Amino acid sequence: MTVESTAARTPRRSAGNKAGTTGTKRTTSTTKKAAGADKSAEPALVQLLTPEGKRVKNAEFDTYVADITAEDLRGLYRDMVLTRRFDAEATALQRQGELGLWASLLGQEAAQIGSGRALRDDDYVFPTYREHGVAWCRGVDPTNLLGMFRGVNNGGWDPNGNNFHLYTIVIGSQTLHATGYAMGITKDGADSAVIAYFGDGASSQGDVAEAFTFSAVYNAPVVFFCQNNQWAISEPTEKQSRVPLYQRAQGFGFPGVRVDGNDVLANLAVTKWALERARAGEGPTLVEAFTYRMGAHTTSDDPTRYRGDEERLAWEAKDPILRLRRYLEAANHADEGFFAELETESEALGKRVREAVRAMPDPDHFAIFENVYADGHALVDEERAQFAAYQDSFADEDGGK
Ligand SMILES: Cc1ncc(C[n+]2csc(CCOP(=O)(O)OP(=O)(O)O)c2C)c(N)n1
Ligand SMILES: [Mg+2]
Repeated sequence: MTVESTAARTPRRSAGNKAGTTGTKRTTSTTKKAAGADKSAEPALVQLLTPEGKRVKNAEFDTYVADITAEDLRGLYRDMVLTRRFDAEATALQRQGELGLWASLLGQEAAQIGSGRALRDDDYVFPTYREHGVAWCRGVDPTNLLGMFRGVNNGGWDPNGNNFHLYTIVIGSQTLHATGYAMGITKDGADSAVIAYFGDGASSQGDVAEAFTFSAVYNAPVVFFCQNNQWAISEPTEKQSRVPLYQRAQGFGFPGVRVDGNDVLANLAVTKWALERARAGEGPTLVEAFTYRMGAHTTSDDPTRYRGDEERLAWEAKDPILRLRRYLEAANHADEGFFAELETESEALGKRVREAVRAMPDPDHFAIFENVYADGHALVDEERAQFAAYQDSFADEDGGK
């Protein structure tokens, strides 16, 4: 398995802030080694499609995509294009004041569509707040993802309708939920698997370490899918870990693998492998999808404050959509008509999303007090009464509101 020995990592040269300097000043032997290394010292990752769109052989993982058809490949391309279009529309809607916030997945389409398409319907997904591509694969209508970001509901879909849990904002906590769910699956005697999505920053959370421990000792059928998009808001990955993230699995006693997160085929193959391990009773796997957050952390963030253009440009050359397009074209798997039709479909999706968001009804002001406790609670009653008095304070002298 692709679990290399600890390789030195190169601290990123920061966009002129102190972060990078602090990183290179540390005096441990590991960091000293890293400081002298260049980017070629990064460990190898599983790649089936190069950034130029060339198919490369992989003895371990080719078998997981051996039966893929041209139609399947066009399907993966379509998923990525429509997800990106939806995401761009959501970002624009936030800028127009229609959403309070948006967390863009720009750049992470291959990691999400590849892993999402590896799942069976009966598998269960525990996402973060950025898994719009996985939601798409699960059949959650994209418009339903927007209610929470507009502030009109607390989620927007029934998790059990698509085996896709609600978005989780408390970083890393969903890895524990996933582990518990996976332990339950084993008790039920089912052969479904669970996948937990989380980020490079989340990997530093205690919850994630606990999830690794529990899943390992209980041999739970769970795949930990870490999208290492290089940043946790303004904190770079090299400040989260001295070793490549996938190597952390070794210490917990299960395999970890680093996959090219911008290669949809590789993500599909590696996730299928990890899910098969889970189904076969071989326990958890850590997949580190090495990718890049091309946009801001959220629409509230300004990445120019902490990173430079150089880095972004280097990752743009590895764009997940472009590389599959190059492959499709070179292999004659898609013609102009396909791309033109997809463009029309993208525009229609954008329009549908815009109209759906603007039509979302405002919630009843008092709805927030419902569903806190199944049987009610005196403190919630008190807060409801306080809020009612506050609302009433806006009544004008005639008693109108
Ligand atoms: C427990 C917890 N601590 C802090 C935060 C604030 N916070 C929101 S996103 C984020 C960074 C997460 O980075 P990463 O896990 O790499 O995911 P990404 O946003 O890059 O997808 C932090 C610290 C939070 N939501 N929850
Ligand atoms: Mg991150």
